[in-house]
Amino acid sequence: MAEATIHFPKGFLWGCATAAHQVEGNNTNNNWYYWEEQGRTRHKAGLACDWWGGRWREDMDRAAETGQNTHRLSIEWSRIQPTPDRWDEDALERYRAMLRGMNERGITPLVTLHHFSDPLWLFEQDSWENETVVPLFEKYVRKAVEALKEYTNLWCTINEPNVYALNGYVAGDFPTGKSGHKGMNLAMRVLVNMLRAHAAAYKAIHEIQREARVGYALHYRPMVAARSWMPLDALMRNIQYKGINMAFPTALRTGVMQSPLGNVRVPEVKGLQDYLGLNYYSVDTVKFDLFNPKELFARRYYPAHADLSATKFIANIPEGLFDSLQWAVKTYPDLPIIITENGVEDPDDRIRPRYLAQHIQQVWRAVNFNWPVKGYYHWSLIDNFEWERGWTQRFGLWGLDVETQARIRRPSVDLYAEICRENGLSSEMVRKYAPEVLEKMFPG
Ligand code: IFM
Repeated sequence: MAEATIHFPKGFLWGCATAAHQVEGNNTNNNWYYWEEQGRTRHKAGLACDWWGGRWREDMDRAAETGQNTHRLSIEWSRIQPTPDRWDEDALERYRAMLRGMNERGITPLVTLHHFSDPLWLFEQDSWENETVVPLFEKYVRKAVEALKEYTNLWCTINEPNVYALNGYVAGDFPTGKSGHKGMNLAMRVLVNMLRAHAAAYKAIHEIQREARVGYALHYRPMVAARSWMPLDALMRNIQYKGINMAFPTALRTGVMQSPLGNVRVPEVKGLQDYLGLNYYSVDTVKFDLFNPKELFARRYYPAHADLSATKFIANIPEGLFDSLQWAVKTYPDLPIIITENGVEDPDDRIRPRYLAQHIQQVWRAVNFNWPVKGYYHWSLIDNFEWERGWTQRFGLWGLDVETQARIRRPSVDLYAEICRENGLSSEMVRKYAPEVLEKMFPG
């Protein structure tokens, strides 16, 4: 075993990511509130982490005290524009206070403008299915960026457009809950509209703030074919990989959105990103399955020997993060990359320390090739409302007692604090927090 410390470039961004509906609480004017009221989620968000009630302050104290220098949060469209003809200046003022509070604590905010939740009035007009959403989104973005530009120049237009479209229209787990063939067509329309809205927002933000850095966050799933000798597995892998991952990246590179249902020209989006936001969690194995027509005759799963999270939602496959970064660099040479999410659900902090250490080591490998990775955001700072799965999955460095709002410090807090403060990771840290992977990570 070698004693060593690996270091990151000066100014590397170290932080956590959260999203408005998942942490704010009392969001009662959006599509997710409706979904929860319909009983379509395991639990309700309720007070969530009570950030709207002001507990963001204590959580930002926690972030700052543990060495984090940035935080990715999202703002809630339905609060800022509660009805199509009204802006809520008080809501904007609260967000201004939040961002100011981050600045005062030495934390640079990365602001996401859309993270899964839509105002109810937009939901009633079929959300992102109609092209009319594009100017509406641009208007909201202009209002929000004008109000908040004093505190940041780092923006993320839309979080995981692929997850929004596929879960909301193909799997049916997210609002609108549509699925089937009709749903597939709608998902494509939603993605095209999200691309156009991204382009409109990108241009608007740069008009308002010259020095802005604008991107979006892609949920990227590397995939491998289950059996190397089986051509049908390879075929299914390619279909799933393209269908799930490629709509946004290809459109931004070429101006054409590729989809299993045909290509759509969106020339206005080509080249409009200042960084690539990459959300990486795990790698899927894909197998041809004649008996699974619902998923287009494929099955995605984790191998039997995988290092699995508490509810088996995530497998700890750190090399997949390196592969994702390599894909990003090949696709967009020279474009800065920010890891906008990476994390694991784990109430007992059994797997998180090794997941964290091993993934950060993979980021370091990438940095050593001079790939322009600029930051890492852990999902998440604190347990929060996990969409249709409610409170069943605990992604926080800090745990949350939903009843009492008490925060519970998990050992990973201290590991991440040491990493952020050192701007690096040492064999000593791994020995202390994840000794089971020490030899693997620092052999010799
Ligand atoms: O909680 C989500 C987040 O909202 C989007 N990316 C994945 C996370 C974990 O499932």
